[in-house]
Amino acid sequence: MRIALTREVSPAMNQCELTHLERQPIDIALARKQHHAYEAALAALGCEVHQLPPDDALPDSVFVEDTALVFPELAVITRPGADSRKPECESVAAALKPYRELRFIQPPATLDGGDVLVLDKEVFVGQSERSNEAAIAQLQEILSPYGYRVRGAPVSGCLHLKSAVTRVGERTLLLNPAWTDASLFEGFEVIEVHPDEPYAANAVWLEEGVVYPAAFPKTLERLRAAGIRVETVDISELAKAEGAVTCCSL
Ligand code: CIR
Repeated sequence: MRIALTREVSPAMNQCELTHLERQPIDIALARKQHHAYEAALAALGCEVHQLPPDDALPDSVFVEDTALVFPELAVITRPGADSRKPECESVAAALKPYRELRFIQPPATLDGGDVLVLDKEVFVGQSERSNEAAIAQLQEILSPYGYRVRGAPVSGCLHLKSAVTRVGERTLLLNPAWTDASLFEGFEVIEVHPDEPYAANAVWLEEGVVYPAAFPKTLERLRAAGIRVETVDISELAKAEGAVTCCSL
């Protein structure tokens, strides 16, 4: 059984971090409803969903992906680049402890899980405003005994590496060529996002199919044409906080 760890939307989400978007009011009740539908989509693709309770003091805490990396052998607790998000790690570490040996990213390294794309034994780390070279070095040290190779991946124009590229199949990636470089990912077929939908490269891949935002119909068509099963979700309120689908689960 695959377990997905999520966290209920914080009542304080209107105070979230924003980098590339203008602030717009977030309807918390609607955000929660959308988040529950997202959890149902994960369940439809075979996950058992474990939800952590909301935290009134942590506006971005629904975006659990940024706080940890979970590998079959261990979990790495990150040190998010935004100071307001660093306290999110404590409760996620406690939730992961029963399942994995834990390792911790240490200062001066900063790392957001949204910057980490794991492709089997290759681990790509977005060189973004949130994740630094010290984090790449620490991850390499933690993961190399297990046979992983860790590499930096340039990103520009977006928040995280996984805003620019995610996996959607065994050998297939979904990618925005304006934000990262497809030639980094040797051996993978690339589906490009439709040029009208720059934010469309983020999907949760679960082998049986992907969880994907309904907001990108033109790219969705490309996924379906490639034979990929797609469970669509409306995440309009979460998107106002600069969140996408991978960020809402571990
Ligand atoms: C932030 O700026 O940290 C949040 N408002 C959004 C984080 C989204 N996380 C992700 O894409 N992995």
